[in-house]
Amino acid sequence: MKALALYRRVIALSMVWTLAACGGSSPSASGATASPLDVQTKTYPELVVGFAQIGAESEWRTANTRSIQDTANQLGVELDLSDAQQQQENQIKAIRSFIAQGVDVIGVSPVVETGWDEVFAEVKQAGIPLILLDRNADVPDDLYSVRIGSDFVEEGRRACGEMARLLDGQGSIVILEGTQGSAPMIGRGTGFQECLREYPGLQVLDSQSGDFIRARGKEEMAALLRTHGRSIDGVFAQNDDMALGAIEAIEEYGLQPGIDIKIVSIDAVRAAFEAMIAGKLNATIECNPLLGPLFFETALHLANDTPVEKWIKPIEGVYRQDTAAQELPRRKY
Ligand code: GYE
Repeated sequence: MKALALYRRVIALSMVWTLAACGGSSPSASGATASPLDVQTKTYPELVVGFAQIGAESEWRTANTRSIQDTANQLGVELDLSDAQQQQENQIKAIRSFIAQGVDVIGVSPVVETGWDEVFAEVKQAGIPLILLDRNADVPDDLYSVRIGSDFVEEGRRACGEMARLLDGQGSIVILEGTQGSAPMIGRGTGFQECLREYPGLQVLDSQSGDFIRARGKEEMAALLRTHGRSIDGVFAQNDDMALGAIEAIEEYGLQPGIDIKIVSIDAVRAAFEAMIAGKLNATIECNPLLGPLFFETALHLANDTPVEKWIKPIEGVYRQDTAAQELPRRKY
């Protein structure tokens, strides 16, 4: 029995380390050897994981879903992936069905921050580890095991820093916000506003929600142009898709995006690099969607009762027009 457990443990750890080496940052490396060898351990092919995805609103989200599915296939993990089509109630239903199935680990990217206490308490009661992947939820710390995802406040600060540089600290900005009540919308807005206080010459003229969707970004930007016209100097789009929509609206209005109106967005998807090369987008702040390897590595640790850090953050950069052509071939999403 002991020999079998030891063998399984070695297989599990060698796979984990391979992933960590490819994926960059790793959860608590010290935790990897923490549990005693005679404890019942699981390997990837034995894991059953349920993941409650938000939907397919953006290129970021599609890349995120692909990363989760591809990693599950590579590792041989049984994955039950549900698509909530942007509805919190669908995510809650999916989580309840994962509990009923008795999966080993549950993952969710909460579409909005609030309203999770009850269902997360049910997951805890069932003794199933819960991973918040990408977006966070506004719940007490004991209601989930770990969050893997970006620092949205820092992304907002970086976006503001880029805007201040592009406008030389002087000008009027409009904001295209993501899904109302979602963690990235709240965090990016907070970070942007916080950093704006250092630039008294910059004002926010108006904000509208484009739901992280390209067509909505275009619609809202067209409406903002009808209202504020040429007094808009800069657009902060809370994701690339909305910035790409805004670019179309600005062109249709007869102005040159990237020149007459500076544009900064977040995600760093390939289409944003193409827009920077074309001179239409000025900068994008990276938010890494390729979280599949970190997600399953962490799931395996949790299924084996190995401690992990409470918040695992991917390493991310800022990209501008001057390096976009050189970077594009290296982009993986
Ligand atoms: O920036 C946006 C997506 O939650 C970080 O959701 C994610 C955001 C991402 O739809 O494009």
